[in-house]
Parts: sequence; structure tokens; C-alpha cells
Amino acid sequence: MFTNADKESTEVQTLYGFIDQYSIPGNPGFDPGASSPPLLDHASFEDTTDAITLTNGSVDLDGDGTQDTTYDAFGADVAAAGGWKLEFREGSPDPAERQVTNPTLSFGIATATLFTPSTELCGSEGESRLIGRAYNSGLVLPSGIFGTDTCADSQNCPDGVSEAIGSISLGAGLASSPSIHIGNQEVPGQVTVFVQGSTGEIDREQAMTMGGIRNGEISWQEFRAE
Ligand SMILES: [Ca+2]
Repeated sequence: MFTNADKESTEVQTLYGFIDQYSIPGNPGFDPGASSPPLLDHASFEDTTDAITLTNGSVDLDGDGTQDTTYDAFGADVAAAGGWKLEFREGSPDPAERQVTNPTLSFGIATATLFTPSTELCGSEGESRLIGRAYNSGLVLPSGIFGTDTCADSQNCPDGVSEAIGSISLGAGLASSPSIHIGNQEVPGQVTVFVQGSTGEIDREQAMTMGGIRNGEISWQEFRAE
């Protein structure tokens, strides 16, 4: 992003979710007496690039309209593989999408702003979108992170089932790193994500997390001295 050569790069960029091998109790692949944990091979990480989560918990991993696994089963696959990966949008011949701001991890959800530069002189702002993924699977939660939407016809969704949404367009400009606000939410676990565009405007999006957090009084007890 600091030189034109970088800005024009068409190479597909990837977000990786690594599982810290020290963090798994009883990790069979890690001998506590060893000087270092086993090396992870990112090439074998579970690929979530084309994955579509449905509100019934089914997951279409390759986006071909047939459901291949479930949200819970895929989480176990990721744990076994040591991580997940998500390729950003390819651009060729235009520049590829990339992440140039820090992601934010909040209540199990990684949010990030992705930016696609423009090489047009008259459209130099480029475009941004906001994505959210479960930190431990790389998938969109079945409840949706940015809500749900009617399934595409190609998904052959059962009646009453929708597609969980994990990406929203932020329009023109280079958006800032996401900031999370936990307010007095009507829905437990729902937070507000703020991002600021390079043109100054502030975007405010509701996002669902894995937390059952809720601002306010949880319980209260008065002690009296008799
Ligand atoms: Ca499929």
C-alpha cells in the first residue's frame, strides 16, 4: 500500500487463523517436555474461502449448493488441522483485495476491514468491506454475524432456512480498523462495530458475537447485619 507496485498487486491474499498449540489442554501433538510445540502446516489448514453457513447449522464448504458439513463438525476439523484460512477476493486484472488495518477480536468473533484499491485515476479511493468470522472455525455463525439473508436459489435451502451473513460492503474509501462498542443491547451477544472511512464518514453495524454479554445488572443481593 506504500508503493504503486503494491497497490496494483493482483496476488490473492489470505487471512489465517492459527491455533496456539500451547493452548490446547492435553494436546496429543504436543509433548510438554519438548523444547517447542510441533510446527503447524498452514497448507493443511481448513479452507473457508467459499464456505456458506445456513441458519440451520449446515455448511456448504465449496459454495456449489450442496451442504457438506455442519458448523460444529467443521470446528472439530479445524481443531485437528491446527487452523483455518480465508482467501480474499482476487482482482486480476484489477488489484486484489487486501487487509491493511488490524483485525479486532471480540467475544469470539474476528472482524476485519478489507480494502480493494482502484488504479483508476478518477476512482482512486478504492472500496472496503467489513467481514466477521468465528475465531475458532473461520466460519460465519449460523445466527449470522451481520444478520441473515434469503438463500440464493442455487443453495436449495429447506423452507424457513436462510443464509448467515458475514460480510458487508462499506462502499468507497479505505476503512479503519473495526472498533467494538458493547452497549445496552436488546439482543444478548450483539455488539456495534464502528469503522471510519478515509472520507471521514462513520459506519455503524450491528454484529452478533459468541458472547452472551449484556450490559446492566445481572444479579443483586443485599446483605443485612442482624
Ligand atoms: Ca458443497
